[in-house]
Amino acid sequence: MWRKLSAGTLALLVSAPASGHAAIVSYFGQDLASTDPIATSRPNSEAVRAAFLTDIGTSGTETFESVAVGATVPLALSFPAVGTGTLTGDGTVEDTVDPLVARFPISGTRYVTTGGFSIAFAQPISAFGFFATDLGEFETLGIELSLTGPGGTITRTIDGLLDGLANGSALFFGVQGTVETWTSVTLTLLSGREDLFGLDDVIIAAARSTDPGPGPGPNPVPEPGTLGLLGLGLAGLAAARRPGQRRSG
Ligand SMILES: [Ca+2]
Ligand SMILES: [Ca+2]
Repeated sequence: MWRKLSAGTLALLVSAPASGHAAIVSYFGQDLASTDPIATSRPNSEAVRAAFLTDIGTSGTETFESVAVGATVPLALSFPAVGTGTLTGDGTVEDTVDPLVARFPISGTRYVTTGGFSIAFAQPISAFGFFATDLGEFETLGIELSLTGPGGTITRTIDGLLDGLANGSALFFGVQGTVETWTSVTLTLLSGREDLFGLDDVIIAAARSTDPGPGPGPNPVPEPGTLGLLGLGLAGLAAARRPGQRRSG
């Protein structure tokens, strides 16, 4: 279960598996744009990515820097040293940053504009993470990530993405399994309203049977089965919200 985030809370969260069960660990960090059109400073989400990368062992990141600008789905994805995948659903590679739209890249200049997507992987994975920018500026918006593999489908949800205060925000969301493997993921917006966002730095780790490298071990969390709250911060929210939210999200 995810703890609902109150407006103004910047979160670094790691969920803990129930003790004695196969471990699936989730990672979530978010940064608001503060007074800038976009979140150029991202201490929370970058810290969560760093922790995720440490835990999952050998990983590959699709930065979209080698994908042609203007390319649309299906997009062939490459995760160096780990594998490949195909992104379907909604997605167009862009390299522009419009301050009124506030989607932006995390790495380099290119990212994918999407309102939701699926990725099928050419090989089983044990971890999946990504950055999303300008996601969550509409009320009650949340996101649901479903991961499907031989053992079935699991879903992990984040709701209340700052309840309309997240224009130009950046978040990192990741999931890893210590036993489970998955071959596809789907990200769905939990909202009736369109909220296009920027997708960048998509990360996977190989299934452990093919990656005997450093085992992850779930992050130690003092209360099994509950959410570990690792850090909180406040941002200058007053300037983060612009008037006139657009359909273009
Ligand atoms: Ca990029
Ligand atoms: Ca948006």
